Amino acid sequence: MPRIVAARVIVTCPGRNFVTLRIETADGVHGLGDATLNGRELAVASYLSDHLIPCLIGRDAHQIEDAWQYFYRGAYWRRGPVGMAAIAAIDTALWDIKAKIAGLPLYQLLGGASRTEVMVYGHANGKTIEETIDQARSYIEQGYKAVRLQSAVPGLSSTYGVSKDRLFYEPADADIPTETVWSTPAYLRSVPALFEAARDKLGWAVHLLHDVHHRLTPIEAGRLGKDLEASRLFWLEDATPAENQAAFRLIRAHTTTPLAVGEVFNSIWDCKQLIEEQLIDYIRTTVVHAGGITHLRKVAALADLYNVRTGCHGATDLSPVTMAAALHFDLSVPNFGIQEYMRHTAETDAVFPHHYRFAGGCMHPGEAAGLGVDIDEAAAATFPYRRAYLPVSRLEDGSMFNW
Ligand code: KDG
Ligand code: MG
Repeated sequence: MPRIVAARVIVTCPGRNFVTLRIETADGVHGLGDATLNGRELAVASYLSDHLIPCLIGRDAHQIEDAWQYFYRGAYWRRGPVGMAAIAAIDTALWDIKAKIAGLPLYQLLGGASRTEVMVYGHANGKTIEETIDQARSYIEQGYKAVRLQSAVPGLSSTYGVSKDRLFYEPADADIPTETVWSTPAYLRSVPALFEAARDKLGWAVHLLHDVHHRLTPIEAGRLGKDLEASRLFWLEDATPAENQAAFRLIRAHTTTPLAVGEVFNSIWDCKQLIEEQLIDYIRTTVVHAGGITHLRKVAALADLYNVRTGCHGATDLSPVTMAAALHFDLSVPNFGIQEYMRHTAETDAVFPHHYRFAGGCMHPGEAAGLGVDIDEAAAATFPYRRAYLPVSRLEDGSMFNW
C-alpha cells in the first residue's frame, strides 16, 4: 500500500492568500489539495496541522472514501466551512496521488471524459453599462461563449463584482474589512437596463449570467427574475441567502429565469431540498468548499436525478489546485453545466505551475498524471501570508447586511 509518511500545509500569498496541503507517500509520490477559505485561511491551516495531519500519517493513501468518512464522521462535529475545506484538501491530495500512481489524468479515474472540453464563463464588469458591455465584447472576441455581467449600481460608491483593476477582480482588499453601503431599490432599477442594453449590443449567441450575491429577499428575487426573463439569462446566481432552502419555492413560483446557488455551501445537506424539489437549475458547490472530489461527486449524482446541472464556483480565491480538480470533475460528470473561470495573476500561476488550458471559451485539465498542478515551494516562500478580508455590507441606514 502507498503509506502516507508526511503531510504539511503551505500558506502563500502571491497577490492573495492560498492554503495548500501536500501529502507524501513512502514511495515519494506527492499529492496536493487546496484548503483556501477566503478571510479565514489560518483557521483551516491550523485545523489541518493541529488536528487532522497527525491522524493521517501511516494511513493507506489509496483508501480515499475511508479517509473521507474517518475525518467527517470521526470529528463528531460535522460540516462547516473550516472542517469541510480541510477534508476537501485531504480528499483532493489523495485523488492526485492515486491518479499519479495509476499514471493517468484524474478524470480517467472518475469514469473518463464525458465531453471533449468544458465551457467556462468569464467576468465582465464596469463602472457603467457601456464599460461592462465593452468588456463583455472583449471576452467574446477571446472566444468566450458565456460571460457574467456586473455593473456598478448608480449612486453607490462601490458594488461587489466590479473591479478596480481591468483584468483581475480581488474582493479581499483590506486587513480589516472595508465597509460598503448597499441599496436594493437602486440595484433592482439598474440590472434590467444592463441586460436589455447587453442583448441589444451583444446579440443572442452569447450566454449571459448575473450574480446577485445574496442581496435580495425571495419576493424581490422573484421580481428581478421576472424582469430579466426577456433577456434570457443563462442563470441568476445566489438570489437570496440560501440557509432557508424552502424560500426558493417563492422565487421559483414567480420566474422562469434559471437559478444557480451554492458557492458557499459545504455539504450535500445544504442543497438537498433545493435539488429534490427542483428549486434550482445549477448547483455551484465546488471541490475546496464542499468536501473534495468525493463529496462533490455525490452532490452531482443527486442533482443528476433532478435535471440540475453543475456550475462550479471558480473565483480567484480558489487556488489553481481547485481549478485543476474542478476541471477533471467537470470533464467527467454527466450533468455538467458550466465552469466559472476567473484568471489568476501571473504570480499565482508561477507558484502553481499547471497543465490546464483555455482555448475558444472552453478549458481542459490536460493529460498529465494526477491533477496536473504542482506547487513551487521556493516561489511560494517568497510570498508570506498577509491578513486580508472580504468587505462587509450595510444598508443606507447603517444596518448590517449580506456582502
Ligand atoms: O470569496 C468570495 C468570492 O469567491 C465571491 O465573492 C465570488 O461570488 C463570487 C463568484 O460568483 O465568483
Ligand atoms: Mg457568486
